[in-house]
Amino acid sequence: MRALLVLSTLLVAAVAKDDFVGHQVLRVFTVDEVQVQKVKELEELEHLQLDFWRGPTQPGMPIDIRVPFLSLQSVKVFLESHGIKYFTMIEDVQSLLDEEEEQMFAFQARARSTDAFNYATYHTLEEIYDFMDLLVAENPNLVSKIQIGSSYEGRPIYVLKFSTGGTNRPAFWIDTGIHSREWVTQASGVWFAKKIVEDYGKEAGLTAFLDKLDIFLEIVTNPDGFAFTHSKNRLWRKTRSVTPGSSCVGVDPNRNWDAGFGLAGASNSPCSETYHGQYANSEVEVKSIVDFVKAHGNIKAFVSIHSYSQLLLYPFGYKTDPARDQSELHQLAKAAVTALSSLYGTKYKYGSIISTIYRASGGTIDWAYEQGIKYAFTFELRDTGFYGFLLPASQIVPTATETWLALQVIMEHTQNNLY
Ligand code: 0X9
Ligand code: ZN
Repeated sequence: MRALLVLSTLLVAAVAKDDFVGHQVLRVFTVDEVQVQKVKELEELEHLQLDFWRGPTQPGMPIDIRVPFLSLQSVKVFLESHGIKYFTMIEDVQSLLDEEEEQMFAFQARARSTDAFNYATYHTLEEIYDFMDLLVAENPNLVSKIQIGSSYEGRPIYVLKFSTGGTNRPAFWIDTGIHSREWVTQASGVWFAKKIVEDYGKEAGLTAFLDKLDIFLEIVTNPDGFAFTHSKNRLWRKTRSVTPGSSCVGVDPNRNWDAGFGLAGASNSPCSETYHGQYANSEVEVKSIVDFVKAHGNIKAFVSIHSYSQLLLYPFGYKTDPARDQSELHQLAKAAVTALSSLYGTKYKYGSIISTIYRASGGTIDWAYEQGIKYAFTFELRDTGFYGFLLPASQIVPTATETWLALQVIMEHTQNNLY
């Protein structure tokens, strides 16, 4: 009887979602390098199970840390004892998750067309995959679905292709959701897909664009991680691959590319959220894109979409050297964020990854740029930390709509400057 009870308790724990009751997100402000180092010491203390939503960089740049209930006291005492200022950004992570889930389940009806699809709520992997099939079925002359690989756990990895004909036309790549918990990005990807089919033939800019170039859109770039954010841990970021000799799962797919791979700006530890993996392209989710992009050979722009922080960034992340096209990329980023802000006044910062956020090696767009794809950008969408990764669904459509304005600027520039 006792054994049965223990077994069933274990079983429930294995199936139930991780809960975040009493977890807080603290926003930490450092004033000098000594304090930054102190926060880095915290990062090393694995037993505290801290999740850095925004890591320590330079003094003055806010650091956001999700702290489990049981670590709260030690973390607060540590910060206070070193005179480091902080405030509680999210009081109780679980209550935001409960609201999000309630919102999602209020709209359960399965859409029979992309017009009936609810763009203003978050969706599961299955719902997004169904959406892609509907979109292809409704627009067979414009949209097709390509399977570029299978994830570590065997899920298909799909890219939508928007094309009005031609052979191997110059192309514009967009990916969303490489970090699975950044839910506003996959949701924006879905919205972009619908926007493209709606505007083609109606809106002059997009129509002219698609008459010359193709668009590739990978909405769920990390399908295993995304499925896991729904089934088990809403805050899962990495892939779900197993590292031999470690009990920790997953590689950071934005540290796994062959651009400064393994240099400073990534972690050697499989338990870290920025673990780079055993070797470049070890993650099939990364390798599938690498193979696809190389085989295509005519991709002119590469935009990789993350959240959060409201940034538009260009290479490099792994070194301080300016990109050869830095001034053009900088001007273009400026024009793009200006367009983005014009709708709701959302403010974006822009610049190279390393100068704007932090050193990050093995990143997507550094690889794309080093492949010769000049227009390589990465977005960090809303917000600046009020909700962080848990952006309310009511902000999906506004976020996607404003982001589309920035994308249009980059698209038009690419179209006018084909190389
Ligand atoms: O650390 C990262 O991978 C990015 N921030 S996130 O919160 N989305 O994880 C920043 C790295 C810069 N590179 C790209 N955004 N591609
Ligand atoms: Zn990310």
